[in-house]
Amino acid sequence: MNPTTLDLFADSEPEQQPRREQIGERSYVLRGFALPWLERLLPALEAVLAAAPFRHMVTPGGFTMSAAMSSCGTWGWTTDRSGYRYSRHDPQTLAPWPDMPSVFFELAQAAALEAGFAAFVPDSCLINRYIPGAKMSLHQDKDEASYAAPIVSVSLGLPAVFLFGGFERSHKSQRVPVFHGDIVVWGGVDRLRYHGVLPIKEGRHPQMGEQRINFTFRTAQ
Ligand SMILES: O=C(O)CCC(=O)C(=O)O
Repeated sequence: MNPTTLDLFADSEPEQQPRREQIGERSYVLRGFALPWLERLLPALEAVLAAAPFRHMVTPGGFTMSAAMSSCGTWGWTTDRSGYRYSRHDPQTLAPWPDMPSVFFELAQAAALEAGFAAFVPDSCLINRYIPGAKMSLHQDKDEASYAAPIVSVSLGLPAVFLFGGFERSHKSQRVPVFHGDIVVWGGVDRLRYHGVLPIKEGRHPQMGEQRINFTFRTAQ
């Protein structure tokens, strides 16, 4: 191969970051997957939040969660002194949770498919808002009626370190940096893995400001 051929080859194949990173047997980070959807996603988010504003909920143990939350879809995840559960109504307004915007549903389905989970039908989207310092402790998602469907978790705004652990809280967690537009999907044998988020660092995202927004899609029923 002469040098000219080599140069041509280098020009035509720029180095690419892997788009799909495997973090467990059936768990993936889809880098930047949500970015092409943002133009439709953000106005839809605004409409959901106008009907069901963020609020800080209390755990059964009496702790106020540092992430503020809202929900859309048939089922919204809530917590108060009497326990964790899914509810059809927003306990703050007593109205049904806002419908899940079609763009939310389509994005969640597309991400699940990309991670190998066909026909994901989310009926719940928990929306978490983290300001710097806010975090989420290691937990399992297990308030759902079945664990057959995966979890699809979308990151927007400030970066975070997503903790992806094992099947016991004490198991060592992987520290997975997640950025604006990334989606983490886990299911199948990994469905009940502990996960959480380290405290968000100070910063300002050019599009989202001083916050991180997360959508967690689940099939609750
Ligand atoms: O914010 C995140 O990335 C994770 C959220 C989460 O674990 C949850 O809502 O159960």
